[in-house]
Amino acid sequence: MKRALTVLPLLTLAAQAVAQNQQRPNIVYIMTDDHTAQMMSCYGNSYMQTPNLDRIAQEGVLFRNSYVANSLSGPSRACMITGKHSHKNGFTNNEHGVFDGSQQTMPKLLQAAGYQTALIGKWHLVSTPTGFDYYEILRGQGEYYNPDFIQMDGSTKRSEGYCTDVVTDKAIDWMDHRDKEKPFILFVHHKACHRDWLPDLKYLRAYEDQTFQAPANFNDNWEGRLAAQQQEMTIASSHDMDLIYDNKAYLPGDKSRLSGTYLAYVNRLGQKDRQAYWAFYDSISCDFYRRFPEMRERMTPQGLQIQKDGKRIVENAAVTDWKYQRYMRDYAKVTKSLDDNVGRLLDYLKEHNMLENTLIVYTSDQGFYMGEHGWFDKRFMYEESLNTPLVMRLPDGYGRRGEIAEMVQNIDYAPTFLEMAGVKVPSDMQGESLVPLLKGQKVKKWRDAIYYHFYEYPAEHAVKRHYGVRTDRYKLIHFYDDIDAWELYDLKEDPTEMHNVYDDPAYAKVQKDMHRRLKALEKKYDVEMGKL
Ligand code: SGN
Ligand code: CA
Repeated sequence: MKRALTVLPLLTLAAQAVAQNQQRPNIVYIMTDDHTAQMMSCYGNSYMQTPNLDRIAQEGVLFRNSYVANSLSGPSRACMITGKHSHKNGFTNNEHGVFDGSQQTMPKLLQAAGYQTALIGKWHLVSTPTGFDYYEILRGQGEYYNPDFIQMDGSTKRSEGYCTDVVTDKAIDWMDHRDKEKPFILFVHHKACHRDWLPDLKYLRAYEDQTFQAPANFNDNWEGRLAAQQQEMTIASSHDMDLIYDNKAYLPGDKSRLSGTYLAYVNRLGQKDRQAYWAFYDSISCDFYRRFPEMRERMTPQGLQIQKDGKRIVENAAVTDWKYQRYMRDYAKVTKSLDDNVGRLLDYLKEHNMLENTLIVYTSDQGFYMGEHGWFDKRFMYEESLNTPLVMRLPDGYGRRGEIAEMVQNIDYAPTFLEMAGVKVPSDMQGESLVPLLKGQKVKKWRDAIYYHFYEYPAEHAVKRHYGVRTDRYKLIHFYDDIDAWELYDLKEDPTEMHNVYDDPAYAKVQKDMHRRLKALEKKYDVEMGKL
């Protein structure tokens, strides 16, 4: 910076602009869908190795306490680009949300400040993206095989290949053709690792020899937690985790609640690839029905029987473990491709000498359950889905390395990128810039509590509406709408949130204090419950 300033007077105007731009870092923002810290080795206790993601953390920083504001795709993305909680950016849920693209967003502000802005991959905010010089976006959730991309002229084009590779190819291609005299922000938004975890064919056999150890609370019976008792995201239920769509136990002609969607996704493969796909999963399916003939009996012409006496059937322990292993293996395969492709992007930036001047962010739209509480999916304010992975490789001038323990939230990304780009952060943004943390400055008063709010109910997975506050030790949650249930957790004593101590007299003082904290956050973020 100093050197650039001293030579500036000697430069022409155009060269001055270039020099100035070189001081403004590029930003490569990589975001996955449903990737969780339990499946990322730099977070420790991981079920798999992710060497390329780990490289970002090893060369940069890892946020140990990174949270979302609303654990669902569209809402998370809206929080991220606006720097505001859902009730302020208006996109509260996937079901009915249409993002108001006329509002202020971080990409728009960066664009106005001379950044090139590009978005490749999942968008999920329904309305046409605004604030991007270039975009190519997946339709809705997107497809793993030969995905379709919506182009800027509104047409749709199919790209051949595996989605994670294709998104990366397009991101690299965009960087190759960008205006090299201006800084840029590139949003690389993967479909991986979203349901239904269809692997790249080259990884079909990966992780097949691995037996995953289910978490200690896999058999949670949700005692004392009313909303948890009523969710529909349980691995042991083939209503919730579909035996065909999710677990891929399919023999020709079989039907289930989601088998149509499954076949439509697989049939996107070309004929040769389809054969390879079926050769692999047929043998797994045959083996499954050989081991569990009682499951075959439940396969009726109308589809797999998933209810009995009006209740969702809970599979026995052996079938449930089979489902869990299938889930973990397929999720790991999909994540392996992701890790490879993050490596490709890092290599590209290195080969083009861009590392010194580029902020590389890796995060997900939220965390995910890998069997904790017996679940998959997200939504709840419990730890696994309130958390989201966040690692960054920092440009020159940002000296912090290693773990960062401060509580951060996805509303912080927008102010952070703006400040790094030298753009004034608008006062109505609710997030905090992470720049002081990234510079390794002593921050006297960082936030000591976060606010969370989930709105999508009634909807798939049946997670009730709820909001709450989390401090470094405690969490208070209120489930509302067609339920009125409070929960309180002592995360130090009960890190896996098995004991709701809301009514425990020993916690009366904590309960009162947490209510006070919640009220303070509602005031700070201007939440008007009656209006939601
Ligand atoms: C789809 C999935 C759900 C998932 C939501 C939201 N069902 O509806 O399992 O919870 O997306 O996910 S599926 O049958 O379409 O796979 S999100 O990440 O986009 O918010
Ligand atoms: Ca998601």
